[in-house]
Amino acid sequence: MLEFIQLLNQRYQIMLGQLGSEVGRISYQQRIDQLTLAEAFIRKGQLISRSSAQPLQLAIIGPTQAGKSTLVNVLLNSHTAGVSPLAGHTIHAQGFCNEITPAECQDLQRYFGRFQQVEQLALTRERYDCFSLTEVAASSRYLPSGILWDTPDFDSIDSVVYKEGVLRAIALADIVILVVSKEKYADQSVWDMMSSLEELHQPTIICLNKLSEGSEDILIQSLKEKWQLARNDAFPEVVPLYYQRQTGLPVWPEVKQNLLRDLASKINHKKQPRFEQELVKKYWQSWLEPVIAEHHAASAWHDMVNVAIKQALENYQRDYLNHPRHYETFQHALAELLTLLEIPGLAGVLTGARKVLTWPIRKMMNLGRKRQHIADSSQELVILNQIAEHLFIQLTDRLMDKAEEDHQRTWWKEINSLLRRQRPDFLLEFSSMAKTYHVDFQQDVEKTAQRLFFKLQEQPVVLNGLRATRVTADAAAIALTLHMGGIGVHDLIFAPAMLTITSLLTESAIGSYMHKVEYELKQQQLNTVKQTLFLDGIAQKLLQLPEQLSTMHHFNISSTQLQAVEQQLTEKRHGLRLL
Ligand SMILES: Nc1nc2c(ncn2[C@@H]2O[C@H](COP(=O)(O)OP(=O)(O)OP(=O)(O)O)[C@@H](O)[C@H]2O)c(=O)[nH]1
Ligand SMILES: [Mg+2]
Repeated sequence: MLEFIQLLNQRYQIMLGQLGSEVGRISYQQRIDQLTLAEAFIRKGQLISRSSAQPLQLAIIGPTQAGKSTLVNVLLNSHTAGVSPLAGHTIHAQGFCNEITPAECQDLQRYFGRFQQVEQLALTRERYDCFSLTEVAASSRYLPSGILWDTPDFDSIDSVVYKEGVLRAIALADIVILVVSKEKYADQSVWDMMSSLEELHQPTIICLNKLSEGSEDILIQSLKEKWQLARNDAFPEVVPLYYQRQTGLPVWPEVKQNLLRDLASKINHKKQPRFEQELVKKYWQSWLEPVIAEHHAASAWHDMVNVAIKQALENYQRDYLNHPRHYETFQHALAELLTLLEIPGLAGVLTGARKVLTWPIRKMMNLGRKRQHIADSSQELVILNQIAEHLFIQLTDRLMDKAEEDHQRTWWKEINSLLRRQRPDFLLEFSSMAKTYHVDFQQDVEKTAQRLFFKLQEQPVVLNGLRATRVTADAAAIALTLHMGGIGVHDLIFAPAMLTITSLLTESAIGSYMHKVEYELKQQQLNTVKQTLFLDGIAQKLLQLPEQLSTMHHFNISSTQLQAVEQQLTEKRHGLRLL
């Protein structure tokens, strides 16, 4: 799951740069933030499961200038966090170790991943992907032992560039301390953030900073309303912070002295795996929305290809198999039959031919060459190539329509350009596959001739009747010419002698058998063409096109990939932990 979330996050970031609409960009940025938070939260689960003796993590979060860094100093009783009246002063997650040493926090570098741990003084505005851990000498009256994190704001315009650090620090927190000032507490960004953290189930307190006398109760009531609008869990404890002129710092109320220690004592990580699962499930549908849209487009493409293939096969039947003038395969079988019969007329021709034939020409008559020659003059191949060309033209037209009307425009446009680019190769390949099929299929033609030949052996009357006809000799001579490459199959069919032979056989006692054999040959031919040329050939190539889409413009996460990861998501407890 972790890897999948990272992959999805990467793809969103790449796609974000390509989006034209502002609305689209906002929603993509939101999803990137959610994915970053979820990724960090799962990493936190890994941290806990590696060692249960992890230091407590407290994160101070809030809008810019709320006084986060100031509160860090108050709680730590030091001046270690940088404070400034300029917005966006803190831009890195900065951890302060209270009653623990940085050596006890070595796992954190792994948690922060590509973010590098550096000394607090080495944090610079040039690099956002850093964090620091600093040991604090003074002892705190309010904090349990652990790490207190000062975090950057999440509401200023610049915050988008350092938000990942904020989210990583927040996801790590066992306790969240939200700091708001009376000017900032109502900002939508604050409540959006609090709403997005609900599934993390972190014990939270709200510090109301920069308070002036008399406003506390109204502000707390208002905070409560905001909280209840944003979240379903109980409104947390509020700590009012009043400014002390002498120190120039807000004061942590004495009555709340043990608040953080009490909260810390209740922390229990047992439910972490369930919380991770809840978090992922909450956003799952929305994260996958563009991925699913691509799957829908891919499935529409699938349908489009299937319709085109079906149409092509119908054309093949109409223009070849069932076409009275184009269909020649069975006639070819009859020509083969005549050569098998070795009828006396043919023998004469053959003897004559043998006299003139020299060795190289006889060599030319070997089986492969004969089949090749038949393929070269095949009407079927001409028609098949035309059908394939027509199929591509039709698909290109439909793709252009889709690119106009569908909201997945880029997807369709890119499929279209992939198809255009590869069309010449597809057609060449199809043509050569068709030729191979045709040469191979002549074996079936010859087998059909043999079936007829054996049937004729059982019918001596028909056989003798045939042999008695002068026309058989003519037909056999033509059949031989076909084998020698002197005539194409098509010319053979229309030779008067062949037509006579065909009608003689049709009207004979084996007429109905012949029809059956012809029908079976046609079926066999249709199935072979369908499977080898259209399904295993063209369709497969076309259906693989979406896999070649560039990941610069598309999520390109396959449904198999998605199914595998969704199965993990529906697994019961610890489902996420197994990943
Ligand atoms: N009047 C008054 N000023 C305060 C109080 N707390 C903080 N400040 C001032 O508010 C300014 C911002 O304080 P910071 O602690 O730097 O605020 P921050 O939330 O860390 O701000 P960023 O790091 O920029 O996000 C500083 O000038 C502080 O001195 C307070 O309680 N009252
Ligand atoms: Mg600060």
